[in-house]
Amino acid sequence: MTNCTITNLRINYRNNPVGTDDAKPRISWQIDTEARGFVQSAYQIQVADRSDFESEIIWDSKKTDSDKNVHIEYAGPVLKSHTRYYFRVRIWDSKGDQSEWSEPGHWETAFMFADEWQAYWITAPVQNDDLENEACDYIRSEVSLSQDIVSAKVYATSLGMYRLYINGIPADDTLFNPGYTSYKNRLQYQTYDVTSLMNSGSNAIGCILGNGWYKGYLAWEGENSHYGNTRALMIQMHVTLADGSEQVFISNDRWKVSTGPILMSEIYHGETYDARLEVEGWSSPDFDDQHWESAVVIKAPVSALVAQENEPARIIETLKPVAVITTPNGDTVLDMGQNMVGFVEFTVCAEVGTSITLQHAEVLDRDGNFYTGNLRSAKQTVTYICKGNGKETFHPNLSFQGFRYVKVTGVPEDQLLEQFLGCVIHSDLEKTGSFRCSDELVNQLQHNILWGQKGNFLDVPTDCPQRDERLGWTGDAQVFIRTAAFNMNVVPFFEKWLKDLAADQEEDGRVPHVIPDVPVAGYGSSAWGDAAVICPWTLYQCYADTRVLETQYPSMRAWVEYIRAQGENEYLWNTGFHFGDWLGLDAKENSYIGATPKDLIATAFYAYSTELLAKTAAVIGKEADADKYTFLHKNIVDAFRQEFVTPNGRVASPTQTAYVLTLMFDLMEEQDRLRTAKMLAEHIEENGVHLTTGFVGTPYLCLVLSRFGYTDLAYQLVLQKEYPSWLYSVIQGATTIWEHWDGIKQDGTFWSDDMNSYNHYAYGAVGDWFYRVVSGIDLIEPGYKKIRIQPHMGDQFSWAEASFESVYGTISTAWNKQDDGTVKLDVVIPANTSAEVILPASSMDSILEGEKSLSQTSGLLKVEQSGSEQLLLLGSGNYSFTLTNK
Ligand code: RAM
Repeated sequence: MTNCTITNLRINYRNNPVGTDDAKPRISWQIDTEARGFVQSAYQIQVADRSDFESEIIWDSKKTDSDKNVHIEYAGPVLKSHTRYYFRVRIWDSKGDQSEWSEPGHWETAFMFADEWQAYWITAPVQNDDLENEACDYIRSEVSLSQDIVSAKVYATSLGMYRLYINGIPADDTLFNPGYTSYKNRLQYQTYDVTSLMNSGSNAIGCILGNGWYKGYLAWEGENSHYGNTRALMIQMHVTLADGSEQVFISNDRWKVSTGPILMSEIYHGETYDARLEVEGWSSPDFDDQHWESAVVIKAPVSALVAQENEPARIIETLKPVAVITTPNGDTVLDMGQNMVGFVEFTVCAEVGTSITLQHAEVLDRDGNFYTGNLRSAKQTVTYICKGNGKETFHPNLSFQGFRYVKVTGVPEDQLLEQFLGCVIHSDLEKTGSFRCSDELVNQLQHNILWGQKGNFLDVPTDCPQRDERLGWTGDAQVFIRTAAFNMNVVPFFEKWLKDLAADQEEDGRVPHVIPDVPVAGYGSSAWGDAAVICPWTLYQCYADTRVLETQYPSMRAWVEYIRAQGENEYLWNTGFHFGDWLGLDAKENSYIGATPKDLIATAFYAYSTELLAKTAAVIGKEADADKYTFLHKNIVDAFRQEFVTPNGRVASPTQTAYVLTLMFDLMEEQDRLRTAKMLAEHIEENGVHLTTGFVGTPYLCLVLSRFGYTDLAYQLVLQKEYPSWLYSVIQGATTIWEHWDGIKQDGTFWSDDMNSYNHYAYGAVGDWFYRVVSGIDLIEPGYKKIRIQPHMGDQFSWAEASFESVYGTISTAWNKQDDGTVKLDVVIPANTSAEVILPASSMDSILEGEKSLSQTSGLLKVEQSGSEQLLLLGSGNYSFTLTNK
C-alpha cells in the first residue's frame, strides 16, 4: 500500500457540483503525501449511484496506466438527468503500490436533454416601458405534496434578473441569476436544492423578477432593452416523495403576478424600495393571491438553455465603514475604507414614510466633497422608504454598486451609521494565489490588483463596476487573464464567457469589443478581439485544460481568418478600427490612443494569435491546421519585419510598447533581440525610469525586461513612486487599480469626468510578474505539470513569498535574505509534478537542503551548472534550501 491520500476530488474544477449538463464531466484529484518525488503510475475511477459503491458500478475505468490525475473524462454510459452520481479514485505509485480508495465525491445532473423542459415561459400581462419607474414583478405559485419528501430541486431561469424564494425564504444565497450571457444564443438556468425548505402539505414558490442585464440600461448611450423588453420566468420543480414517486411542477398561466415594494431596480441606477408596499407572506403558502393577475405564457427568444457553469455571485465578505465623514459641503458620507463592489445593508428605526437615500461614489474630490462625476449617467442610488414599525433592515435586491464612499440622507440622527455594512459581491471563485514581500507599498499594490479582480469578476469580466459601462471588454480581459489565473481559479468563469464570445462572433469571425455583445460597442479591434485566442490558450497553459481549446477552436480560427480577410495584404493588418495602445502615455494631446502605430500593434497581435492557433491545432490533433497556421505565422512575421523593422534590425517606431510587443511575440530576428531589449531599457531610463505604455504594452513590460536580463530595471519600474507608475496610485491612497495612471493628478484634480474609473484591472496585469519573476513560479508544461522555479531576489526586497493552488496542488516559494548573507528558500512542489529549480549559486556546495548537502537531498533527480546558476531537477515535496554564497 502506498503512503498517500487521494483528496480534493473535483468535477470540472468544482467539489460536488449540483446541476451540471456536461455529458462528459472531467474528473480530477490531488495526491496528498509526505513522500518526495511522488509520481502516479496508474489510476482507477469508479462511478456508482450510491456512495457506498455497493450497488452496480456504472463506470469503471479499470486500472489505467497513466500519470494523469486531472481532467479525465467520464467515459461510461449516457448520464441520466436529475441524478446524483458518486465517484471514487485510487492510484498506484511508481513502484506499483496501490493507494486506498478516496472518499467518494459526487455530482448531480440537471437537464441532460433540452427537450426535457416542460415548463412554460411566463410573464406579467402588461409590460411597463418606462424603466425609470418600472417596478419588479412578484410571481408566485403553490404546490401541494401529499407525503414527506426525499428531495426537491428547482430549475429556474429568466429573461431579466430573478431571485427565488421557497416558503418565504430565499432558495439560496446566490445573486443576480441567471447571470449575463449572449442571451439569444445561450441562457443559463440554475439548479436549487430546496429539499430542506419544503414540507409535506402546501408549499409556495415565489420569484422577484427585475430588468437585470437583459432589459435594463446598458452601455453609455442611455439605452435599455438591448436583448428584449419582455421580462419572463421559467421554473420547473422536481420532487421525489417518500414512496419513491416523482412529481414535477412547472411555471404556467396558473401562476400569479403582481408588483411589490421594489419600484425600480437597475444595475446602473440602483434600487427604489417602498417598504410600505411589502406584501406580507407573498412567497409563503396559503397566501390569498386572488387579486393578483394571472401570468401570461409567451415564447421566449432563446435558442439554448444551458446549466450554469461558472460560480454564482454571492456576498463573499462584509466590510464595516472605517469612518463617518461630514464633508465641507455638509454631506454625511460613510467611508468603507476600500473601493468595493456590492451593496450596503443597513438597519434603521424611523417613522413610516421616512425616505433614506444612499448614493455611491468611488472617491472624494480635492476638497473632500462627495464626487459622482466619473459615474457618468449611472445613478448608483438606493432609496428606501420606511414602513415604520421598529427595526428595518434592507439591501438592494437586483442591483449592485461600485463605491468606497456612501452619501447617506434621511437617516435619523440618533442612528449609528457605523452599523451600515458593505456587502462585497463577486463570482464565488476559489482563491488560489497569494503574494507578499518585504515592501508594504507593493503589498498594497497586490491588494489593489486582487480587489480589482473581485470587483470586476461579477459573472463576466468587466472593465469597471461603477459607471455606465460594466461590460465584458475583451481587451481588458485578455491582458489580465494570466494574473487573474494566479489569484483565483478562473476556468469555469472564463469558459462560460468564451462560449458567449463564440456565440456573439459574427459569421465572418469578427469579435465584438464587449462580450456579451452590446451592439453600440462595436467590434473587430486588434488586442481586443485577440481575447478569442489568448484567453483559451492561457487557460490551457495554466490548467492543462484541452477541453477549452477544443470548444473554442472554431472561434479562435474564425478570429484569425477574419484578420486574414482584412485589407489587401493577407499578412499585415493595416485596416479598420483599433483602440491601439489604449491610454498610452505617449498619446497626442487629447487623444486616448498611444503613439505606437495601430497597424504595428494589429500585425503583432495577428502574428501572436496565429502562432497560438497553430499550437492549439497541434495540441488538439489538427495536424493540417497546425501546419497551415505555422506557415501563416511565418509569413506574418516576415511581413512584420519588412514593414516595421528597419533593414538593420531596429524597430522603426521606437516606442516602449512597440519594443515590448516585438520582443514578447518574438517578432525580431534572433540576433536583433538583445539590442532591442537594450533600446527598451534605455527608453525607460531616459524617461527617468518611467513607463509610457498603455493597455497593450503595460501587461508585458516587466516580463519582457526580465526575460532579457533587465530584472533590476523591472524592479525599479515597479517600485517607482513618482507618476506615472503603479505605486503612484498606491501612494495617492488607491485601494483598487485605476483606469488612468493619473486618475487623480498630483494637484488632487481628476483626469476627466469622461472616462475615469478607479476600479479597472487592466494595469493590474503586472501581478503576473510578481508570481512568475519575483517569486519565480512559472510553468514549463501546461497546468504546471512541470514547473519552473526561478525566484529573482532583487536587491530591493529582503523577502518575498507566493503560493499558488495549481490543479495538482500547492506550489509555493518563500525566500528570505538573512543577516549573515545567506538566503533561505522554501519550495513546495505538488505530488505528481516535477520542477526545474534555478538557483543563483556558483557551485553545488553553496546550497544546503535542510541541514544536508545537495548531494544527499532526496527528491533531487538531477543537478547541472549553468554559468553562475545551479539547475536542479526536483521531484515533488517540501524543500528548504539555504544558499550560502560560498
Ligand atoms: C473603455 C473601457 C475599457 C476599454 C475600452 C477601449 O470604455 O472602459 O477599459 O477596453 O474603453
